[in-house]
Amino acid sequence: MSTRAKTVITYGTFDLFHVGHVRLLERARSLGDRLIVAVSEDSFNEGKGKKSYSSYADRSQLVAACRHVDLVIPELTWEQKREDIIAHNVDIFVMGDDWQGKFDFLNDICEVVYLSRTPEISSSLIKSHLKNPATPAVA
Ligand code: C2G
Repeated sequence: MSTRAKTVITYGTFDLFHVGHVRLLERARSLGDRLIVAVSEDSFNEGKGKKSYSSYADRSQLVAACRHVDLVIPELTWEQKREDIIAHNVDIFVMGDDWQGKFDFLNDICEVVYLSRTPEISSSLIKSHLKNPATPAVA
């Protein structure tokens, strides 16, 4: 009996694409057969209080180039997750565990999985280290 391909989705800004992002995407993809990534569009990103180094166009192109990623869509609102999950027949919703519990409300339409964050690396840490090399280097 053929089982339907399992679709995974995750959301994020993915600024200064780094190994923490890649490890998240790799593990998310390994939970299914296809990974969709919703990349925060510039205006939504500012709404999150983030000033990204790269534009949505560049951030989404970098994520799309990652071999673990099958499709990139724009993240424009906080509320679009439910319709994305339905529209793309998503089986598993994944986020890093800095979001632990925040998206459990989606568990009526898909599995919700939080994966551990990669320690000691983040876009903000990279920026501060480049600004002031005296700050602790990323591991
Ligand atoms: N991440 C990680 N390890 C890091 C840094 C980030 O696993 N060292 C994960 C985050 O937990 C998140 C994803 O990588 O799942 C993207 O991180 P961000 O670009 O910081 O995304 P965020 O601002 O958390 O956006 O609607 C949800 C939001 O768009 C999430």
